[in-house]
Amino acid sequence: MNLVWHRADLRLHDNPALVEALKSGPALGLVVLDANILQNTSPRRRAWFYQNTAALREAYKSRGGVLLIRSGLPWVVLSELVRELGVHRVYAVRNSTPYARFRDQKVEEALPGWVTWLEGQYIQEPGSILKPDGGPYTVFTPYSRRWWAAGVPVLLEAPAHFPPTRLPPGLDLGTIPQETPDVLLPPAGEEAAQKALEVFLRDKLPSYHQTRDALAGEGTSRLSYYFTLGVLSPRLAAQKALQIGGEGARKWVNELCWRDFSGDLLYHHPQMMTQAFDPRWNELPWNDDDELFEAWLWGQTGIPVVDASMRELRATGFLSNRARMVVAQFAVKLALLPWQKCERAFRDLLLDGDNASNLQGWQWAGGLGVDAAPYFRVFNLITQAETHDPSGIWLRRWVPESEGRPQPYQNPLLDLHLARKRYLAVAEKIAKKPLVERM
Ligand code: FAD
Ligand code: IRF
Repeated sequence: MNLVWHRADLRLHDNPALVEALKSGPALGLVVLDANILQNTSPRRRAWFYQNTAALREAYKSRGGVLLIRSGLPWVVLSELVRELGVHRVYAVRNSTPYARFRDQKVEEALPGWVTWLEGQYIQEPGSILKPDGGPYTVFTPYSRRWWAAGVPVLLEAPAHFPPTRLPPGLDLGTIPQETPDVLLPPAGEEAAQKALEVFLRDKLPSYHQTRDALAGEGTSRLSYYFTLGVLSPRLAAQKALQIGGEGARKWVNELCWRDFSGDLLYHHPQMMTQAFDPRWNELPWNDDDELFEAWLWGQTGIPVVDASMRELRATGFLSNRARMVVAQFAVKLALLPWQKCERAFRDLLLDGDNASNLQGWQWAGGLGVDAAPYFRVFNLITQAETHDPSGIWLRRWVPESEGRPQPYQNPLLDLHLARKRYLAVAEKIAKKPLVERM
C-alpha cells in the first residue's frame, strides 16, 4: 500500500502525488497536523485548514478511499506509519518554502529514498524558469515571457474510485480538531472551489482587466484562499480561462504567473523572509513605534483608505490587491514601520496568507527591491481612493466616520505630506548608493 501525504494540495483533482501512488496499487491519504505550522498561525487560518482537510476526507470517503489524520512532527509520524502499516512508498507534492524544505529534508533523512516528490503546487515549479545564462529572474516581465512560452502542463483526473485497502483492524483514522474562526469562512473543499471558479469564469473573467483594481475587490475571483491550500489546482484554473480566451483571460492568467513568480523568488532567495530583497533598503530609518503599528493594524490611523482596508481585512479575512498595495506601501514608505512585523500580522489576518505571495507583495509594494519599481513612486492616498472607489461606497462601508470622503478624518496619526517628503529624502540617498550584490 502507498501513502499520499497531502500538505498544500488538499484536493483529489489534478493531484500528481495521488495519480502516481495509484499507479502501483492501493493508496491511503494522510494529513499530518504539524504543530510547527499550526501553532504559528491564527485561529481563522487554522479553522480554514481544518475545514478543507475535513472536505478532503469526505472526498476520499465518497470514492471509497480513506484519509488518515495524524498529529506530530511529520518526520516522526511518517516513519512510524510506514512501519505500522507496511507502507510501500510515500508520494507528496513538493513545496519550497524554507520550512517546507527543512521538513522534507528531515523526512528524507528518516526515510531515505522512500518518498517520491512531484510537481503540482504551481503552474511552473519554482526554480524551473531560468534565464538563458541559467540564473534566476529577479524582474517579473522577462520571467513572465518565459513562463508563457512554457505553456500549461497537462491536467490529471481525480480517481473515480479508490481500490480497496486492507487496514489493520481497529486502526485509528484520527480526528480533525474544531476551531472557531473569528470570520465567516467561505465554503470549503474542492467542489466548492471549482464551482466558484466556474461562476467567476462565466460572470467576471471577460471584464477582469477593467475591474480588477477596484478597492471593493468585486471584479476578481476570490479564489486565492483555495489556491493557497491547493484546494484548487492553478493549472486547472489557467487552462479553463485560456480556453475561454480574450483580454480578461490573459490578464487573469498573468496573475497566476505572479503567483508562480512569488514562489520562484522565495525559492531562490529564502533570505527575503527577513531581509529586504535589495539589502540597501534594510537601512531605512525604521520606526518601532507601537502606537503607530497598532493604529495601522486596527485601522485607526485617521486615513480613510488605510483604515477601511485594515478593518475590512480583519472583519472578512480578505482584501483586494489594490487595498493590499495601499496599506503595505503606507506601512513601509510613509509610516516606516518594521515591515517584517507588518507582513507577519497581515498574513495572520488573511485567509489566503501565503509566505511567498505575501513576501513578494510586501517587498514589491514597499519598494524593497523586488521587481523594477522605482523608489520615488509613492501613492497619493487620496487619489487612490478617488480613482478606485469613485462613489465612496466602499469607504463609507468600512469607515463610516469618513462619510465616504478620502481626506484624513479626525486627527490623522501621520501628516501624509511630511511623511512622503521624509521618505523621499532618505530613499534618494539610499538609491544613490552603489548596488551591493543582490542576495
Ligand atoms: P485574482 O485577481 O482573481 O487573481 C487570481 C489569482 O492570481 C489569485 O487568487 C492569486 O492566487 C494570484 N494572484 C493575483 N495577484 C497576485 C499577486 N500580486 N501576487 C501573487 N499572486 C497573485 N496573495 C496571496 O495569495 N496570499 C498572500 O498572502 C498575499 N499577500 C499579498 C500582500 C500584499 C502586500 C500584496 C500587494 C499582494 C498580496 N497577494 C497575496 C497577492 C494578491 O493581492 C492576492 O492574490 C489577490 O488579491 C487575491 O484575490 P483574488 O483571488 O480575487 O485574485
Ligand atoms: N501542511 C501540513 O502538512 N500540516 C499542517 O498542519 C498544515 N497546516 C497549515 C495551516 C495553514 C493555515 C496553511 C497551510 C498549512 N499547511 C499544512 C500547508 C503548508 O502550506 C505546507 O505544509 C507547506 O509546505 C509549509 I495556509 O511550508
